[in-house]
Amino acid sequence: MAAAPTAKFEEAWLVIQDELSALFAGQGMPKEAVEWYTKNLDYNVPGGKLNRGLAVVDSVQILKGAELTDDEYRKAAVLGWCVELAYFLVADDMMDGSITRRSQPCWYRLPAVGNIAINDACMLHSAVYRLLKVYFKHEPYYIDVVELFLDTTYQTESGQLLDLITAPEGHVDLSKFSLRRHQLIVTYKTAYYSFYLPVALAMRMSSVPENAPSQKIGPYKAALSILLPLGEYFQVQDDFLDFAGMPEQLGKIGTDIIVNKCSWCINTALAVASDAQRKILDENYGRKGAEEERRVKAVFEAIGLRERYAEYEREVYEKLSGMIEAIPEGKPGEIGGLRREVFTVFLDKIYRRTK
Ligand code: DMA
Ligand code: MG
Ligand code: MG
Ligand code: MG
Repeated sequence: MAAAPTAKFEEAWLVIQDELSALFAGQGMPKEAVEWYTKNLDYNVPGGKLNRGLAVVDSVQILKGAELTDDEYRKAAVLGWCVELAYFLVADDMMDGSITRRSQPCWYRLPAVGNIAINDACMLHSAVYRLLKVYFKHEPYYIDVVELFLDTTYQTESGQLLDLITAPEGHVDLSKFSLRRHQLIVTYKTAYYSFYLPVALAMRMSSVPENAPSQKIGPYKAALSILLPLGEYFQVQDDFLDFAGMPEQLGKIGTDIIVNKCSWCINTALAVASDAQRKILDENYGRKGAEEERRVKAVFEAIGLRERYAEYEREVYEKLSGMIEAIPEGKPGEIGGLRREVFTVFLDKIYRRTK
């Protein structure tokens, strides 16, 4: 089945945004507050790659194995936009000292916004639960969906904590880094929310039960077992693109080297660096200057980081394809049946991405 078109999904956001603004205004909020809230939604929610949101719609469609009714599409799109209401991107940019996202200044960097962005991020998060209440309160899967958002938010925050304390600013200690630590960080900060959540939401909406008696491992566990490594792969790409991507294409400027991040790039370099290269990394990683950043990048080039990344991508694609092949599959439209296509669509969308 073809992936869901982006335009229809984007149109759904316009309705959702109006509904959220109307709910907010309905509490007796004055015009300037409604305008602020609407601007927050408009600036921070649409305009991304929409991988996460479209994954919900695609997965619901694949699990059904037939065209969705208007009501089914609307519900899937609302869940998709709830995932896109990723409030922690706003907070992440403040914590990472980032300059741009989606080709515009990060929200907190607008002079009129500043630290108000903290509350704005919280409000994006709350918007998820307003929408879930409006659209799903009477569905049998309501509590499962609410719990999925609560659980994956907690997991993301756990990962962000680990990300931040592993990379304290002004305290560079590369001996704390390892690919093992990196894997733990990215599984928590990225994989649960951006990969498991969209698919698990689609499965809940499609009435996939907790356990399939004929199968050794339940469908949610089976999905998790492939989506966590898929999410890890996505964050390795994000780390690599932070170093090697085109800012014009990515819509954001990399800050990982300057803010001392425990990224895939530095860990891969540390594992193979000569003593002289290690000394350069120790003395220049996580420092504020452009010259220091340039020296670190030169070591990355010298150890052949681009080739190592290309090799990693080839290997991980094969490994993930093999794992997907091994997932027990149900018949299209069968309640409780999982479809491998849910995962292959996701994998093919991100394979060799440059933005
Ligand atoms: C991504 O980390 C994870 C979350 C939860 C935002 P990141 O800081 O590498 O993301 P980005 O490169 O988009 O700032
Ligand atoms: Mg960041
Ligand atoms: Mg971050
Ligand atoms: Mg990044």
